[in-house]
Amino acid sequence: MKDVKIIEIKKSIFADNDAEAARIREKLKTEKTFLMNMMSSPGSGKTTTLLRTIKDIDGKIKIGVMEADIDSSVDAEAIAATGTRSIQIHTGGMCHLDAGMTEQGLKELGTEDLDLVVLENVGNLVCPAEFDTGACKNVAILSVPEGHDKPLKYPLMFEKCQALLINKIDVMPYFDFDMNKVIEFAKMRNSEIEIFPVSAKTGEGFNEWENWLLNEVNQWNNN
Ligand SMILES: Nc1nc2c(ncn2[C@@H]2O[C@H](COP(=O)(O)OP(=O)(O)O)[C@@H](O)[C@H]2O)c(=O)[nH]1
Ligand SMILES: [Mg+2]
Repeated sequence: MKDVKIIEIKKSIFADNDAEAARIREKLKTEKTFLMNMMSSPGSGKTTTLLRTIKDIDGKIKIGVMEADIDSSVDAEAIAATGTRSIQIHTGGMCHLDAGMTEQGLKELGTEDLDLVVLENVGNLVCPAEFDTGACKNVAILSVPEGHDKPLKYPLMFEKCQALLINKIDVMPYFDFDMNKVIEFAKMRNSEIEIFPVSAKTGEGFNEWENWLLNEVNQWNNN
């Protein structure tokens, strides 16, 4: 197992989270670094999606990863095994990261030479959506076994994300999952949301998703 740096994050001291998040974005803009905040339920495929995405686009841009969890460092170790710079953030039991906590992670990771930093947020469809982390774009993953009704039940997550990956489409034949309905429900929450049906296992749909991501990184870093 690879040794990874584990950061025990401190509770945020900033009263105004939105102002702090805006400050982070400003700094990232001058550094030409794009921060993507990835959110989903535990087990929907954040780490697997990241591993495949890194493998596909690593030669094109320089990537760093911050893995946030309540305990363990298995995800950061999996990322580090690919040769990608990664740190593990422990939230001290908290179910989300806010801007101040994200900033502590960014400092430890070191971002100046990176084009893209991915924050894998704590697995949860509720709390992470309530806090602006300073990310340039928010991306949610919903996997087929979770069911197509989730945008109805957890509106804020889908309102706050610019892109939605519908993961595990390889297991669609085994579930009563209606792709048309999930798209309709997600668009009801956020008419602008970009939706990518994918399988992190087979790689289906990854071209479209990675093109979107590379384009977003490029726009942020070069405009
Ligand atoms: N069949 C299938 N399994 C997947 C896919 N993506 C992830 N998994 C599996 O789902 C489980 C949880 O994935 P993980 O990436 O750890 O989810 P995370 O908790 O959101 O980071 C693992 O056993 C993965 O192998 C997929 O596209 N298809
Ligand atoms: Mg994970």
